[in-house]
Amino acid sequence: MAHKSDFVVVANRLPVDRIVGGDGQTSWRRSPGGLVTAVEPLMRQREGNGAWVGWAGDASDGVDEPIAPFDNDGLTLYPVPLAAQEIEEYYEGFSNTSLWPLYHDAIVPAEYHRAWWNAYVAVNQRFADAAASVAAEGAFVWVHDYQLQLVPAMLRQKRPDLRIGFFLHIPFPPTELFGQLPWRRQILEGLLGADLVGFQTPGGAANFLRLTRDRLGLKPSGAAVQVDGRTVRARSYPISIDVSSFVELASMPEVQERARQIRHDLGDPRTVLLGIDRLDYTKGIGIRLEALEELLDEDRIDASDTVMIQVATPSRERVEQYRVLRENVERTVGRINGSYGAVGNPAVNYIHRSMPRDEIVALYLAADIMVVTPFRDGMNLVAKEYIACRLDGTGSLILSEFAGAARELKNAYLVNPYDIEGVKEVFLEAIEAPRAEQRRRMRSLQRQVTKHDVAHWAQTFVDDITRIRRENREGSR
Ligand code: ADQ
Repeated sequence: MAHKSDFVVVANRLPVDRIVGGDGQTSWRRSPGGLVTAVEPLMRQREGNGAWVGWAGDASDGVDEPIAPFDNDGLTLYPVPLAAQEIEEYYEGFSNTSLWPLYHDAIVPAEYHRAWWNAYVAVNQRFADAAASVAAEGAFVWVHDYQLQLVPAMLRQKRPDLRIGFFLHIPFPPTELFGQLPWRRQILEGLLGADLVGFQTPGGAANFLRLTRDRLGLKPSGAAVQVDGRTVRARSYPISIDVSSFVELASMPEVQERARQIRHDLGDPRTVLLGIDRLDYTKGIGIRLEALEELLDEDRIDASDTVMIQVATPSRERVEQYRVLRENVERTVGRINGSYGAVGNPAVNYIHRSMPRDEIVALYLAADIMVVTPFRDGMNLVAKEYIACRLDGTGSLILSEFAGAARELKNAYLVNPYDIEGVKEVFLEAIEAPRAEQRRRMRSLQRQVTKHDVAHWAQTFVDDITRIRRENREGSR
């Protein structure tokens, strides 16, 4: 494909999955996930001029057998091939067994292996090379997330003409934790290749700037740090959702009917609690189930009128810690249902699969209380999606203080997921809240989410990087 793009997203995954049918035919299916949900609407507005560089989601026989770029609904997609061993070492290994736990407060211990790091470097270089060949002169290249933290510097070395932005979707850890990483210096230098490094919260940006001082001896000042005669800015850009697409779905009579049907199938209980998460140990699924179980044990709630739905989307199933988590969650669900479920009416309705967006929205409409209890989460879009869908102004959100979203959603029922008694109290408070109190909280949450949707997020990032680049050019004249 000859044409170059002036807006390039570089992310671990393409916004589609490659499916190879029994007949050997290849087709593409939209894949779920926070990043796709966030950036895709913006890319589509670019009418053919946007490009996305990412992995297609399966192993290539050999990395020198790339899939040709192709158009998908107005976006040009550039698949980056990964060999099976690279998936193990770069993706499951360094990204998801070293960086993911480390950046999420080491809820499970992070593991470090030199072979994983070497694969991370090699794959980051491949992504940087692909982006360099796709980007037009002076293009904006937006690199995403923890899998690709070396790409900004690698890309700058090849293409100093580009405006390079980086956004981290997960938390950025404090200096005491980050210091564990044997390759901490290389990661910081990789990120400093960008003109603008974006984080979900001001705390993440502050951690990063402090680390450039502690580990690289630089002199950050305010939200900026000078490196090699350039200014790199680090700020927070709390990500959000495409509010109007959720409002549209939530307004559809068939989705509303489906929500009624769901409640009916549950036996029309007084209170429906809902959790929707990737099945990940950061999300605190176990703690909310245990809180529910203790409330049932103590007779403070009754399974005949209080029912929970837990959707746990399959995730990273080849990583050992995720297999263990699945066993634990499913054992807890089984135990609760064994003790409190009735035939045809389980106390916890557990779903372990991906589902279409309209079904997710029907669940949001069916739920009186959304339960979001991560031990640590970059943002958490599910919390915002729930709020956007509650068109009638009812419904309550229980939200962990350790989700990035808690900084904005102050009128949620905020909770410390490490404190099970606190979680139980908040469950009861939300269950018993008068309608007027629910509405007061929900109105304020809706104002917040509507004002700061994903278009606003992306636009702010792009505007800032354009300004920074201009200032840098003027400064160097
Ligand atoms: P995630 O950890 O994946 O994202 P989250 O922000 O909640 O978490 O996004 C999940 C998305 O997947 C939501 O849009 C949700 O609707 C969708 N989803 C969940 N279960 C599903 C299912 N069974 N079927 C279909 N869709 C499903 C990472 C970070 C977050 C950060 C986002 C965006 O960990 O903290 O908010 O990136 O930056």
